[in-house]
Amino acid sequence: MKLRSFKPLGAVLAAGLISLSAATGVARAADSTQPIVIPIHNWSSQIVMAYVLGGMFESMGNNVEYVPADSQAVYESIRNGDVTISHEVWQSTFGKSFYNAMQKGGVIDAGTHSATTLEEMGVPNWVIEQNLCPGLPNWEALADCHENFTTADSGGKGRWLEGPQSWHGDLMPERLEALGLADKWTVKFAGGADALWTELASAKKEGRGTIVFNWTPNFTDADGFTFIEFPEYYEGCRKSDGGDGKCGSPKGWLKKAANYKFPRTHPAAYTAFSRVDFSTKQIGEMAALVDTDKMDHKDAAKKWLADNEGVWQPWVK
Ligand code: TMO
Repeated sequence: MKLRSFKPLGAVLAAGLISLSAATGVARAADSTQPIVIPIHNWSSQIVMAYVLGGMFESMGNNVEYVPADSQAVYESIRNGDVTISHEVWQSTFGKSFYNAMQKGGVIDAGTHSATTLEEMGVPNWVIEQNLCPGLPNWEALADCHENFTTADSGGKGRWLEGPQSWHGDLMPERLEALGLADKWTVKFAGGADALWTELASAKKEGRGTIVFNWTPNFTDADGFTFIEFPEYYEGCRKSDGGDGKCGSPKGWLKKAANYKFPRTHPAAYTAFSRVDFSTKQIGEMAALVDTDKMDHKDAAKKWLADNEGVWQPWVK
């Protein structure tokens, strides 16, 4: 009974609002004043891009909040609304967590960047030029060269310096095992991305071989870095997905994710976010501002926004 008496009133109000907005040219509701919550992870392009997007949203009058977040658990946080977006969803490392959260409900796919991705073990080009592992980048070369890649902590085996374990757990130890390389190679996890770049610099200085986890787009795209070519990835090949583990990483996509309410709470910001599309070169440059030019992440984002108004202004219009 109550509902019945409410409906006509609602319909009258809605009709009034529609004619009002038609008369004044107001096309849609304004964005909520609630902050758009942007996660901060632990690699440079992601952090710079977080502040780039935050700056874009602020230029539209939105409020923004940044939260440090685990790069796997963040998809559950987006699902339940604690975090609003993820702007670098890397297929190889986060595809599974992203789709798991989407399946549970609450996360939407907000589009794909033009940049394609690879997250893989590799070597700086000078390792190949100095012939420290003849046959690279083919992975089978690893059967014969581990002596050139030992370190004080590697127990006589060659060392793979992986990224932080929070990125992909035991993927690389499992791969060494699956490919029959575990008696010659061992995995150490870096404490953070900076440890990978420090290792590249010190190995070069000491003239010793080094194999590190790396990715593209990254600042190293401009530096000369070669990814090892492992047996091709296919859906389900990883140990963690029930496969035999004898595969490398996919040549993957880079997506954007959002909480399902974002298009309704912040329609203008969501529209802008859905238009955001970065290339390999642009993302590599964002990383380089920090890792090559040694800028602070926030300053790097400010510089990027100032230098690239022609790129992002059309997105926020
Ligand atoms: C997720 N990452 C780009 C570090 O591989």
